[in-house]
Amino acid sequence: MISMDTKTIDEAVELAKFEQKIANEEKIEPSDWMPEAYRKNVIRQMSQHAHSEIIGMQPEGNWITRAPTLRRKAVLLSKVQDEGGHGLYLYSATETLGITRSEMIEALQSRKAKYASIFNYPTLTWADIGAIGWLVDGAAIVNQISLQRTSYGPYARAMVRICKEESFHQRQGYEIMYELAHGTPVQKQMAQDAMNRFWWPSLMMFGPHDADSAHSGQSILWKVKRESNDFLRQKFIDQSVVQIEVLGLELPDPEIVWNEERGHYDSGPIDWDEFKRVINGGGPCNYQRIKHHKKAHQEGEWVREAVRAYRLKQQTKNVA
Ligand code: BYC
Repeated sequence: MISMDTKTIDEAVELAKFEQKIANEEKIEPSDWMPEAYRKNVIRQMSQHAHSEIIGMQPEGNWITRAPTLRRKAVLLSKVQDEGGHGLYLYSATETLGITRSEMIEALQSRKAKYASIFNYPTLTWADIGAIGWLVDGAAIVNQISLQRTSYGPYARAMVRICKEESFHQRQGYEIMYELAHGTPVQKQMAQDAMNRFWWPSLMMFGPHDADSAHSGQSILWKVKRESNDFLRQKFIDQSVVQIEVLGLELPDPEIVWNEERGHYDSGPIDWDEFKRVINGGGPCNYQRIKHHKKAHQEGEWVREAVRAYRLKQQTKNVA
């Protein structure tokens, strides 16, 4: 009983210190005490973010062999490698919270963990690569800029580096779109079609409306999330409309209209049934994405085996 009380008092002191750090805008570091619910929540968000980067390599990887020029191929290859790097970087940062990479991979493959819904849509034409770079990486940047100020130190630092690369990704996507939109009528139509298909899934990347967001309230109090889903989505809509005008394409949503009073663009309703279906496994490519991930993971087993054998050899050497 006495030890229980001591534990409770210790925890209350630690909790007060933790809350003070959050209030002072100090970062929470891996060796700091943190509430279990905070640790679990950050693991959830960071690991899902890492999974999104890794699964996100698939729709774009699909076009590496079919890129229209050598320059486009080299750029796309490099971009997809960057996404892989982001994923690995984020897995390592998440491991600092006491979960292993293999536990995270297991959660992804058994569908306990999610990844961004957008990557469950197919890439049908080369213009889709432009639309992904421009809209998907563009939406990711809007979100990730705010996450540079997240309260968990390793996550915030990862975001600074990742945002720099995402900004290059966004420009390469926009450049593809610009060239197509100013090319032949068929190319322009391809650009329009790709934008129309990726527009709504890009808006869904920001998550459900604030009123329906299960984690936002607590995540914002803990400063894990710095802005709400709807705030960031609106920011993305406002910046994209101007970019669409420069491309000379038709707006993908006929309800987009400038609202003088709000100082923002109004837009049409999002199909949340589609969102729910896709995050629950019913999107066009969910099955294919996980199947491919399992296959690639299995094929890479020999590398993990070699690493383990090398480690063992080093340990034996050090003991001898
Ligand atoms: N897709 O309470 P909510 C990239 C889930 S990759 C799937 O609002 P939260 C790129 C949510 O997880 C960049 N699931 O959640 C890579 C929760 O389910 P659980 C990816 C979604 O966490 C390669 C439930 O719905 N960026 O740029 O407060 C090539 C309720 O939602 C989605 C990140 O991962 C969705 N769109 O807010 C190209 C950013 N939305 O966990 C590009 C980091 C919601 O209870 N993540 N859900 O089962 C975040 O900022 C936040 O987690 C979210 C959601 C804004 C996404």
